[in-house]
Amino acid sequence: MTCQYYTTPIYYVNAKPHLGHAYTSIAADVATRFKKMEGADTFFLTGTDEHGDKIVQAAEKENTTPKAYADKISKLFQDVLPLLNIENNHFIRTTDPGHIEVVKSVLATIYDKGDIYFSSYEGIYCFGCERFYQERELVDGKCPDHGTVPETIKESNYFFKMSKYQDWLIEHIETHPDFIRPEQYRKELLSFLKEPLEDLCISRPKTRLTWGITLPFDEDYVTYVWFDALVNYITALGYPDGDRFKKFWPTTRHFVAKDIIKPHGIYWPIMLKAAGIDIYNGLNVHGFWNVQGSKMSKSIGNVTDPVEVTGRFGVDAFRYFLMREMVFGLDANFTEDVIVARINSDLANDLGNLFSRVLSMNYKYFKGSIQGPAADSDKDLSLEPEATAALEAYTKAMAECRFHKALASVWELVSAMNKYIVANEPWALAKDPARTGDLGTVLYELLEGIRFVAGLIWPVMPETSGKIIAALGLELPEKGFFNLDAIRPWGQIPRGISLAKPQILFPRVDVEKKAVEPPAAKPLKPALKEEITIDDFSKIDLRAGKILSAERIEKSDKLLKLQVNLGTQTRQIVAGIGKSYTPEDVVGKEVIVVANLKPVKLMGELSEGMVLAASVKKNLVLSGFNGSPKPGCPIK
Ligand code: ME8
Repeated sequence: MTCQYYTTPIYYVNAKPHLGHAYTSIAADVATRFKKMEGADTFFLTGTDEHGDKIVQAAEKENTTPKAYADKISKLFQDVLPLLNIENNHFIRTTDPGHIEVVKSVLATIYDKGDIYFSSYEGIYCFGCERFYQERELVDGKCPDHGTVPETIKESNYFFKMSKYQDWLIEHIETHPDFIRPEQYRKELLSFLKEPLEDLCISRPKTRLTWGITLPFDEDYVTYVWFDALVNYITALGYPDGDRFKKFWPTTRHFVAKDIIKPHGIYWPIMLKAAGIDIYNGLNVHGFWNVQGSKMSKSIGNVTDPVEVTGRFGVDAFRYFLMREMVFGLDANFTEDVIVARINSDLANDLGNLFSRVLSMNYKYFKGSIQGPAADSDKDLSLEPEATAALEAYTKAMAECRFHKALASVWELVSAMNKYIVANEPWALAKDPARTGDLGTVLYELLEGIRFVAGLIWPVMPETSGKIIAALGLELPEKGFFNLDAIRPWGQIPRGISLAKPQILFPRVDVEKKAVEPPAAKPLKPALKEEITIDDFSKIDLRAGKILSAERIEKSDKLLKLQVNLGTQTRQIVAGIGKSYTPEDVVGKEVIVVANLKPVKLMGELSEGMVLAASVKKNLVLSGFNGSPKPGCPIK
């Protein structure tokens, strides 16, 4: 059985997950699922990178310790995975004790070999990147990532002899064309390697930074965060002796974006070589998502929250959009218009309409019963050649991580089927009793084509794939998907069974409806309720409350269970705000509580009151205060 190990970068825990993190993780998830369809044994790793200056600074801003801060943000990264339907095998944290041990042992091996030396160094250092720069790497004298002028610092540190391995690395990249894909990034790295490599400073004195892994050979220093982080990829497999390591390590492909090809394409292979560990198989490098045409940044306010986008458009639509819109390797632009256009045209229109048209016709003409092709059916009516061509093009593109192309191949089949309907006019065949056999053939061919589509979209849209398969009266294998070989044989939908009326796969997104605020001139919607008197109003006991903790209620995507401080008591309130807020979003919020509402049980949980929220289209916005009233104080 073939094996495949895929990893994402381990993300810094200095801010919550955004669109870019979601993209890499979804891409690696899609690639893993595809490998499973090919019958491979897979291992898929993601995690968080928790040491270093960035984390210390972020924790300080929140008046907390680096560990408490890392725990909190790492949990956000873990919680986002099931929401995005990402099925990782393991989640690694660089604060895991097992990881710390492996980093120390790798460092000790390289040190004992003589590839780490102590020296005094003066260089230019970007605190944002946590690394020394060479003059030639700066843009107008500034850090290319942070746009800040690096500071000159002088200190004694440990250095890793990267220069010793430069020729070896160049040769390795030149003789392994697949080592870095796509090609433009391989060229970029080779051209960087034309200049002499400087040795890498791999320590930070504890006088400057303590939040890191202490060097095994000097108590006064911690490990440079990249030297610590990269090792995660072997720790997670149980290096050095674990069976998983032996089985999966030779098959490793790391998914990264272009921002971190140097650590992955230069430091990491050299670290492995120096430590006597086999080099990983390769890197899959993608471009950057910009939002509204600009790099995501807090100051511009365009950092896009994947949970919010998923909440609005659905997880399959979001995954489809990301995989279809970005050409793997190039940058792409995220705007609401582009995602809405993709959903409406590719999903609601092309695929959704095809599915509902075909099942509706089968329902209308044969009461849902599947006729199958007539014995004497015309061979020209077969859709098998188009379906097989799509499967082949899809398989080739997926193997090269060209997700956009793979999906385009599937949509060629969808479009061929839509044209097939127009050309064969089932509605005309239905009017001619002599052609009922042809009608049965046409509808059966279409249902089979839809079965192919459902099988092939599984890595990107697992929920939709399952829905379509079920609607076709087929059973999914226990593992939840079909192997590629199992999709291929034509004619698998059983004849004679009855199919239900189709459901809507993807509702069209009404562009009007996505406005957050209703236009001022329009009348209030929904219409105002009947007038009440002040006496009526005074029956409602409104209080200021503060949310102490929150958690999701299992099996509900809408309900959050809140513990709310009302001054003299803490109330449990079940609130239907789970589609607009995560539990982390609401903890600490001051809210308005209806305190004398009769308690009720919701999904088995007691709810003693209600928090008020504005209903803005499909979103809820929690009520709050312009100030911080004491919990429990009445609201008049
Ligand atoms: O670099 N578009 O962590 P990080 C696409 N901890 N992908 C993006 C993106 C964007 N605009 N922004 C971020 C680190 N990413 C290190 C990694 S690995 C041993 C250590 C994704 O939180 C992309 O995968 O800054 C990028 O490489 C990664 O997040 C950087 O994540």
